[in-house]
Amino acid sequence: MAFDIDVIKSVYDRMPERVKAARELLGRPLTLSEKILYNHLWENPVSQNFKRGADYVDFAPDRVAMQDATAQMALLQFMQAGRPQAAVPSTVHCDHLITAQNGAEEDLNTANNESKEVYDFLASVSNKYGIGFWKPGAGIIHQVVLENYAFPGGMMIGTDSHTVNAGGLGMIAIGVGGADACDVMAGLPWELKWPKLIGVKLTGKLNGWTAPKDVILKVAGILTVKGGTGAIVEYFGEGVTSMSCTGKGTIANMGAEIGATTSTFGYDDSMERYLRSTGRADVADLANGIREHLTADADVYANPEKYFDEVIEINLNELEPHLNGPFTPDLATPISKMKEVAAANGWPTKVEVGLIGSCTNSSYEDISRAVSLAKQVSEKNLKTKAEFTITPGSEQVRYTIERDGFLDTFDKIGAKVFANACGPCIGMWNRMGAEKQEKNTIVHSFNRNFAKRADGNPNTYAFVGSPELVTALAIAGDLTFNPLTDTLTNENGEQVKLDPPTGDELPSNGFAVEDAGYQAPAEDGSGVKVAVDPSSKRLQLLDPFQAWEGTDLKGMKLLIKAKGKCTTDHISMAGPWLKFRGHLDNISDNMLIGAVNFFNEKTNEVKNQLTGQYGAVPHTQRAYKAAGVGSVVVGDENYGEGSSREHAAMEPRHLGVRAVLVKSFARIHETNLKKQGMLALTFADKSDYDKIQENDNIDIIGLTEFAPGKPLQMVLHHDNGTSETITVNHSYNDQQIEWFKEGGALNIIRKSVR
Ligand code: MIC
Ligand code: SF4
Repeated sequence: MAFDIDVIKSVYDRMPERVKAARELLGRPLTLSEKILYNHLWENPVSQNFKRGADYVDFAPDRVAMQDATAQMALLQFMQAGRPQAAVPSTVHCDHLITAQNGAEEDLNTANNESKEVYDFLASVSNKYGIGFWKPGAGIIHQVVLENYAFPGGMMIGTDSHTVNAGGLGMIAIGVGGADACDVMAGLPWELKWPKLIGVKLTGKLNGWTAPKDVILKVAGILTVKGGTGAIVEYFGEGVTSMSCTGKGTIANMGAEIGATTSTFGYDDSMERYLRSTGRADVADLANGIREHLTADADVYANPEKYFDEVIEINLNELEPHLNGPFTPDLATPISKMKEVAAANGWPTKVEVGLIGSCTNSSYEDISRAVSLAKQVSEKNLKTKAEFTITPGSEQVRYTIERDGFLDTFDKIGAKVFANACGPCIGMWNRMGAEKQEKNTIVHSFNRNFAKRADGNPNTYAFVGSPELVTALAIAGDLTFNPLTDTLTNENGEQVKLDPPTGDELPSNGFAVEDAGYQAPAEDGSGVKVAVDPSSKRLQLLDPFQAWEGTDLKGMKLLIKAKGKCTTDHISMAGPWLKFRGHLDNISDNMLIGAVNFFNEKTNEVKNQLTGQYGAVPHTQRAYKAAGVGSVVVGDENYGEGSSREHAAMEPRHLGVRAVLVKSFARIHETNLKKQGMLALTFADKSDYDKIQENDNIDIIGLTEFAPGKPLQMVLHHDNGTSETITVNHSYNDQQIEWFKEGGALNIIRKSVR
């Protein structure tokens, strides 16, 4: 039986009536996204036709998922909410803190020792508050959720940007910061701006070398890293129904890379098959009972331009395998063009390592298709040129692929199997020689490839591709190898071609697992003690942030004007810093160390205006804090792209930054800043970015009349004695203004507990 089947049943019981009411209210057929959103409104009956991209709306998500690197902060906040239990079914997954180095078993043991304090903390908080706990080694949050918790038509939030993976099973699943998760677990509504809708119609059918990954790599190329901001992407068409459920998961997962709020798919046979094969026939039966409500109304997919804000059509018959990168996931190159493009850009073409797996591409189908290529190495007397690694997404998949002999086949090509965890995808990869910072190329089936992300080396060129293509390129050892047309020279000196990959959507003998790694919480957790050692380097209880002083902010210093891409990896790096995710003061030492200073083009070197000296960003900011001087961070487009980690907002807050002013924000990061009581502002005129000078003293005027839709003024006092006033916009609603005034959303929850 599925977990929390009662919750699923109640969602389905109320769905027909609420969908009908919404359809009548809007007076037109509904998309799937709208059906799910209207069925999860906090207030019912439905009374308002919400304006896309404008109205803030309260929702009641069905569940919450958290991974260990973000759960620490989410739960430290939740512990202050005074609730005996989480208000909705919630889970914690230990996946981000395991370093990949010597192979699964040894690496897992090391993590269990190194992170014992954090695991014990997460396990005891989970036990106390009725939260399901998935132990280290159980798998990556999004695979475990897909296998156990996701259900068509449901709504969940998760403290990880790739929570959207569950869209593959027809959910509206959205990545958030820990403070949002804390609200929902505390029984409060969850707020989201009513999203815009992008429709993607897939015609034709995947074939040969092309995989679901190529769909999203292509979409990322079309929409770019910010094209999906504020939108739900709904996929439909014959190309969708002929694709596996886990393939849909891959597409939904990487929707995070275009900034989409989430992506989703209508319920179909592939989802039913997946539910049944993962032990959830009960969910499949329930879903079959309301099938018509779990997809869009017929006219929507027949005439999509009438219902979506934007429609994209991709013909899968013509889609080529793609490689996206380096350094950004939207730089899409079809494999047939790689030779030319790599030469023109000077990208190193020798592939050093191929890495498959991760939360987005480690399904049974993915691995079986990759194995069909690995088998050809011995059959065709080839030799694998690059190193090759596999990170399975869950123990259930790992156990099953071992049983079915796949791991043996990989072993024969010299592959290393890492623990069921994030590992190399998030810099938890002790790659030999990375410290030499040599220019080199890797290919992987993960989803992000920002600078330094995998191995900490800024000169590693990482390209994202399907597991099939990654395997082929690892065999060839060459980025420009096009398996559709090119041949390889085998050990006998003959020219051989790789046959296109083949595989099984689901294991024909069913999934199996001995210990999935789940630990249920205590029925009554009131007696469970949660201890945090005050001298701990890894965990620190949170002190409330100070409330707003009630005046305009004057005499602040410019901390940094960041140039170009500034993702959450640049603001709060992962990898070696993940160990401090539960200790705000310690992790603040990584604040903005990856951001490029506009004035000297260097990272982690900014001017301290009090002394005139250049120094590290966190160090400089600590000096401003000690002197009681506020500061401002300035950024470019899509600032805060990538992760949901709220540390990227809490660190500046903790160290005394007062405002972040940028050309545009990524959705989750903007909300995280607001939640923590920061000012998240945008240039009314983007070219005003050029007016910000290194020695500026800055005032923000208009805060005493801070109101929705009313811009603020910023006065830039330049060091030549002149000053300029620029207009800055914000998107705060009344409630969010309260968060700012109180010093953060948590202070409001704290007050209501007292
Ligand atoms: C990522 O893929 O960047 C992460 C690591 O999973 C993050 C979460 C985190 O920073 O802890 C994400 O995607 O939200
Ligand atoms: Fe983990 Fe990478 Fe997936 Fe993030 S994207 S959850 S780091 S596997």
